[in-house]
Amino acid sequence: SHKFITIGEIMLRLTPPNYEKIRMASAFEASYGGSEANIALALANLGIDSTFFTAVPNNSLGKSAVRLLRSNDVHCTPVILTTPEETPSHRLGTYYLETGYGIRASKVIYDRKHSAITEYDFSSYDFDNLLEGFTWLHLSGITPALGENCREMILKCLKTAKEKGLTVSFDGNFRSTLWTWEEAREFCTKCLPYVDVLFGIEPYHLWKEEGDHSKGDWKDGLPLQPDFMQQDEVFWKFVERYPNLKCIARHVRYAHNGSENSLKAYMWYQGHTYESKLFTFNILDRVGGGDAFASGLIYAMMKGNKPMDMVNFAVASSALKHTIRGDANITDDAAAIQNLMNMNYDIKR
Ligand code: KDG
Repeated sequence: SHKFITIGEIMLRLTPPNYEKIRMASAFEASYGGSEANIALALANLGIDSTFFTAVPNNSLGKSAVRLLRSNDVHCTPVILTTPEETPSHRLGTYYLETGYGIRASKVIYDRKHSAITEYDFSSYDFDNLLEGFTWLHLSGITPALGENCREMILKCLKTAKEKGLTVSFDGNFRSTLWTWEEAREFCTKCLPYVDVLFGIEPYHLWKEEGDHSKGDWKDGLPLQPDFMQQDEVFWKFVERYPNLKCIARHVRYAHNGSENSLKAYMWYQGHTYESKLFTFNILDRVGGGDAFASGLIYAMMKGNKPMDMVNFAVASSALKHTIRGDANITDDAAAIQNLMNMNYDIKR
């Protein structure tokens, strides 16, 4: 059976209650999030042996973040609780989320510079020992966007994971306020040879040299639609160039109007393309939808599901997350997602 580990930053999230705007708020609700932490938590909820590694300040904030994961059955034994000597700013990364409503978009303000994970010196850390005994490593493009030492750490993890034979999944997770598109493309290209399962990078735009991607056209990217892929030479060159890639998946959200949204996923898996069912729903909190998609796909792959079931489970997992407040997909068990995947919305009693 699988043993999963992921490495990244966990942050304090501060959200005005009741969809208030930040400038109206007189209080903020505290929760914790971070792409990799969200995935560790979701997989632990589904019963997978799941471990999270990070560095947080050894104070009440850092310890609360870790406690949240522990209370959701995530193993946090390797987490480094740093001293003020090791991380002079001694900060837990923080972000503010103004939750959108209907036609009003959500807004994120990061306050995460000099966080413990960015100041901690991982150069002599024993990643070989950290990854020992695990079968699956997940990483995200957010962590390398945080700074040079995080980039080195991520590359070292990727190389070590491959040497040790772990399956590696990677979510591009481009965040334009953390680094430029050019920086992201350069670094993610270095990561690609180590990746088995790829999320959230529009491979076409990542790899294709020509064209001006700085204007944000990467955002819509290549829908990975089966028809399109069959016609698209660049996509086939991309998968030929990285024979290590077994699976490329992405989900696409269509907003019909302000409140009704649809979600669908496309997956390329071992040379074949798959298109998921379409789910339509209203959004309560969309942050972490991509992580719920990734955790759903990782879970279904670990269980050896058929490709169509994999992609449907992943998109159902993401749809479910959009109805749950907070960054992480809190589920009782896999059956909750399975029911949704089979479009069974009935009350259970
Ligand atoms: O994918 C969800 C993440 O964006 C959220 O949890 C916060 O990690 C985060 C980030 O850096 O935006």
